[in-house]
Amino acid sequence: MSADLSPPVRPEDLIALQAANRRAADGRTEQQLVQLRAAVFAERDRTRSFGLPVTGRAELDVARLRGAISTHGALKVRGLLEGRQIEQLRTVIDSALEAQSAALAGAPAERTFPWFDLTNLVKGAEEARRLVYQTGSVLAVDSPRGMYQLLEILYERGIDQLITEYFGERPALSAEKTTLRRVDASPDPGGWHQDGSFLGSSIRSLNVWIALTDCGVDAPGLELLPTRLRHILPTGTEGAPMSFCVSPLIIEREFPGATIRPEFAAGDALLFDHYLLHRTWRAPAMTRSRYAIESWFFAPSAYPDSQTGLYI
Ligand SMILES: O=C(O)CCC(=O)C(=O)O
Repeated sequence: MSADLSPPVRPEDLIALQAANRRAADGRTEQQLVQLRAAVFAERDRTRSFGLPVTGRAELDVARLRGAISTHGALKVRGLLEGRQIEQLRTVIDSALEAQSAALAGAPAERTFPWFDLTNLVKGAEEARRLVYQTGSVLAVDSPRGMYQLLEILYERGIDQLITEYFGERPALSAEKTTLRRVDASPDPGGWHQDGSFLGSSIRSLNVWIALTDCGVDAPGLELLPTRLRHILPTGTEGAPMSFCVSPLIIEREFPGATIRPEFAAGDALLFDHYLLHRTWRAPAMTRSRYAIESWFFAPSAYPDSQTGLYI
């Protein structure tokens, strides 16, 4: 049997033939074009590209956002926030966490208000807050002043407009998932997860995760799989630290060597949705804690039942 030594068909040959037929239409050429389309498709590049798309704030637009999420599952934005905004949000996090600790220790509500004010809006409140307390966080919705200041800054930077364009409708912010966080440099990495494993997959979401500390080297960062997944991986199997987490064994088997640990400067952001596989990245050599904000937006027309929507 002889090997097929014919050169691969290139897309540009197909385009040239299409142009030639435009000048002088011919049935045989049109038949050949059908065959060529199938051949070019069969030879397409199947290698996955594992780099993370990065853009500056000035270049950030809905086309870049859509493109990055549809191919890599996420977009890193350099300098989404600037110095004063970063400082202000770090102060928000400190003030809200301090007020939350005081409230948990029994301080009267008038002493912790308006930095902390336990709201009745959170669905599954006990479970939602248990995880939040465990990770050195406070729900933005429990901090009226923190929520106000966060939204002022997101409006200033046009994030609400960008997400409106992305969804094609004005987004709502999740009360249960929008979190102000100061993560310690404890040695254990977090559990791998896709937020869709508990939010459901028939939703449209965008998380605007903003680093407020340089992180990924000596302060905890994020580890992620920079590829578009279109399904939710099995959770809670051998080695998974919690029921909604994906076992590291599955990740090593399905995506060997493909996860990355990007470095973020304070003010950089990662935009992603409920399919991104990610976790908090910590290493024993890390010495500093990290401030960050996780703000989950959903399209009201495909909103998860488990989340309370806040009109922005
Ligand atoms: O900030 C972190 O370390 C975790 C963030 C996260 O899991 C998320 O934004 O979904």
